[in-house]
Amino acid sequence: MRNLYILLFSCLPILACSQGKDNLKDKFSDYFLIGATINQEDYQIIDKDKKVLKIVSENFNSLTPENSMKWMHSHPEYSKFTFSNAQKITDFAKDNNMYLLGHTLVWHNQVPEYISEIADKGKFNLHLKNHIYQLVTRFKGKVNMWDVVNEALNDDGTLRETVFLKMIGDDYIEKAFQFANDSDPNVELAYNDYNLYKPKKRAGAIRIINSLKEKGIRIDAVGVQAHWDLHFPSIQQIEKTIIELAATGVDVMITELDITVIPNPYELAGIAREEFKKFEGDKKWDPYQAGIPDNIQKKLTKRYKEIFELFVKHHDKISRVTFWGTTDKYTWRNDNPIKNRADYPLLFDRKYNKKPAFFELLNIDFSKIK
Ligand code: 9MR
Repeated sequence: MRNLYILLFSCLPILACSQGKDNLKDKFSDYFLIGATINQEDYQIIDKDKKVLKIVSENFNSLTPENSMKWMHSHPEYSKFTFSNAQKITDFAKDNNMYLLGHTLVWHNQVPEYISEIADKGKFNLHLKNHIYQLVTRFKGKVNMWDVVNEALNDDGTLRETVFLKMIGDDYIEKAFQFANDSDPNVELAYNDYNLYKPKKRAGAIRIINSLKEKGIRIDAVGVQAHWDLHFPSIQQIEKTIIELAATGVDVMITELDITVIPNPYELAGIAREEFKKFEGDKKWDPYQAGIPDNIQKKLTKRYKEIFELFVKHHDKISRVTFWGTTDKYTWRNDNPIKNRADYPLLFDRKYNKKPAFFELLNIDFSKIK
């Protein structure tokens, strides 16, 4: 399946494959799909920013809607579905021959409030089933893979306490995959999470995959989100993660890659989300408003090179690498959890220019990778 997709989505048009590699999708076309996201929040890229769309169509052959298919946007009220932004992204993917992700069906975040007001368990179960059915059938033949369940695990590998766990029980993940499969037996189905380099959390993900398989419920891929920084996780940790997840027999996808270069306020563990407000404008947490220093740019470039060399080394296990965003201008990192910071996690800068890391990736010498 994986090779077929790589062939289908990367080698069209054939001309692009045979000519110079001045863009990401052609550079990595023998190895994996290269993806980006398109957002709809705040800046409404899909409608307003043609420059970003050009970068996306030139460099990427896979697309993830960063927000538009999430529950709060696609199903904001009990009986109301809104698909206009998701549809625009879907059309863009089709026009540009891209592999399209459905992100995401079941996630505790970005859900409308009415969900927690459904008191009856049977009704909740039916509502979840209908949510999945409506989204999957609406985009049948257009979405190639659904992130069926997103971030169900705590870092210690136990199941996160969510409204889904509370209302449906331990088997809510199985149910979600079963509902998705029943809605479209041909679309690929994935489990997606972050921090899978942490052994306990990874073991939890492996448990989920194996348990679905044992019960005969289809799962095709596991998504490694990859919101990393300049030092963590180490290349060895990433490699172990890829190898162990691939050993379950499903495809490994790198689904949300970005490398933050500014301090991580999550170190302030335990503080409430609203309290991050008091750090806005504090240089300690936002040191590079004036621009990324050369030494940090160099570290970022080196980090991306090492990471991609590792991905190429394990390309037999990895079918897609998706960046979470396109340019530094729009990255979620600028506003999470402290607003209006200047982060530089991607390959295109705030003025849409290609960064040194972009060229470093184009220059990777595949013959040297063992
Ligand atoms: O990038 C997304 C951002 O625009 C939203 O505000 C945010 C809400 O939580 O979600 C971001 O995307 C997340 C993704 O859907 C799941 N993994 C973590 C991503 C970054 O938070």
